[in-house]
Amino acid sequence: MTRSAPAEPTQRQVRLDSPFTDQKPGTSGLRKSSKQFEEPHYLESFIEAVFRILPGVQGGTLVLGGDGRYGNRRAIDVILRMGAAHGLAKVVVATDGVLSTPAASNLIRKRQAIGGIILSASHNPGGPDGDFGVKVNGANGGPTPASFTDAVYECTTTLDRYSIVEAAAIPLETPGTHSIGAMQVEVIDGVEDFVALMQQLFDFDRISDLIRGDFPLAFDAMHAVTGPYAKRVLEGLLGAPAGSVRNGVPLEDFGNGHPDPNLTYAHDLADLLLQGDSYRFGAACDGDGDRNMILGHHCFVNPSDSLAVLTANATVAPAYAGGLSGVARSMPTSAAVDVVAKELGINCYETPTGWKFFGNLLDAGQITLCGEESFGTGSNHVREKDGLWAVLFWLQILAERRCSVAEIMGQHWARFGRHYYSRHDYEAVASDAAHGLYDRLEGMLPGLIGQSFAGRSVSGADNFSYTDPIDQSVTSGQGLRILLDDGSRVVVRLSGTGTKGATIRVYLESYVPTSGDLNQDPQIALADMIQGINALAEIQQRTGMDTPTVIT
Ligand code: VG1
Ligand code: CO
Repeated sequence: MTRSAPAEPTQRQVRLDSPFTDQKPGTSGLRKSSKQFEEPHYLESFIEAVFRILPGVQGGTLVLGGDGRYGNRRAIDVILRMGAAHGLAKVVVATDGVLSTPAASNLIRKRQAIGGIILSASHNPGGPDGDFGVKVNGANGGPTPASFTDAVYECTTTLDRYSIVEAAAIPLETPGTHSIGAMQVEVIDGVEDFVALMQQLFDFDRISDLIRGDFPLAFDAMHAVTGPYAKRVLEGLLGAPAGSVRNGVPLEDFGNGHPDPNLTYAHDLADLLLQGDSYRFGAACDGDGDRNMILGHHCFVNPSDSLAVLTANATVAPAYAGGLSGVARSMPTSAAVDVVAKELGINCYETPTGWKFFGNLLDAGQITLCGEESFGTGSNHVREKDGLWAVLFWLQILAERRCSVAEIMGQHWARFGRHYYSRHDYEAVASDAAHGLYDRLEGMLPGLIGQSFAGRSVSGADNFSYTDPIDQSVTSGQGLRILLDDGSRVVVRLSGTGTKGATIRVYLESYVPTSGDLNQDPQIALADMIQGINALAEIQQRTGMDTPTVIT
């Protein structure tokens, strides 16, 4: 532990010539290019608004860290000095400023902080030419709701000054306690508390027994934040051979990659598992450690199915041995988990896209597990999705059932039927073209009901709207749904996390009961619906793209 002498900070009020007009957070925080964040006062403007709106800043404790991308260190320095200017009593920072999103959520809860600031653009590329982002979490450890982010945005649009103190940068290399004026800065190991939490939730001895047997596994940290966590858990505590964790050192530019754990961007890992024969289990996490992709030998687990499998097998993990209070999924996530919930006799909620919508249900004890089709799964242990937690949960199930991932999937479908599912992303489409496509399709929805689509009949068509069952807040405009009479559906959304042009997401889902063909290629099983929506929405003509950028 090191202790540096208290600095004598000079308080400064910095005037803005004009406020920024584009600081509206999207699905998950304020995400912009690194270049934009390097514009003078840009970061400071947003942080000033956060400190003005967040309850309890005066005398409160804040958790601070990020995924280690380019800009992380500078942002931490600015936020510490602005926090001191706004009267925070304490900031808990991870060493090197590197803290995964789920670990941050855990720390906020454990330290009874007023909230946390997580510096991440998640799965977006990093570096000087990549993206940067700021997420603000509340006292429950979860993403702040729209009422908060709207208020922050409003504040930025009229902001004329911000407060900051002048102080030397705090060394973050080793744990220790420092101060900036009256504000204490506690630098801690960002991995320790998280690992301790995982040890409470899962039976490490049992998982270790599996891994130390004939169970070669590959975990790809994608040069992002989960490297140090995965090394300590998988290689350190569970006994996986050194080298099982690949790309395990967080890099500022993620090795020039796209830290998004899907079949396109994690193709090296996907090839190892889907083509090769050396590994029985593979997993990857994203930039900030909240997403997960699960692979078995020659088997890709669709994230919607993953949530259903975790739900069906939850009691094998000590933390969930007593059963689940309920589950939830985001609207575009397939209904695979709904079928399991029905059999278990528990509630299943359908929320808009984005983890912030699970917070109230988790806080109220209405749900234990929740997830999204976008490789996000989590539980009531924190208030964020949690990549490594999902990996450990799968390992716990495999340790219990002692079969392959493919066998787990096959048995699951044989019991519950299969929701064929795919998401087609068209990334970086010209904004006008994307909005034109979306608005046109929305206008067509009322007229579609009763019409035929992909050999079925349209039974419903709307723009999804959600009333929160806990606080009754209403969130509308959450995605266009075309519901078909056999339970199949197509959903079209515009992404709220991209920074270049617009990204169109098309979600396709069709259910086959246990008596049907459970072993098709999803792209073939869904081919008629894919053709149907491509033609109806004029996707190719309007985007100028022959095929999606990413197919999941
Ligand atoms: C995407 C996903 C959404 C997820 C969000 C944040 O949002 O679709 O399910 O919650 O990213 O994940 P959008 O608006 O681009 O579809 V993360 O790992 O970037 O915090
Ligand atoms: Co993420």
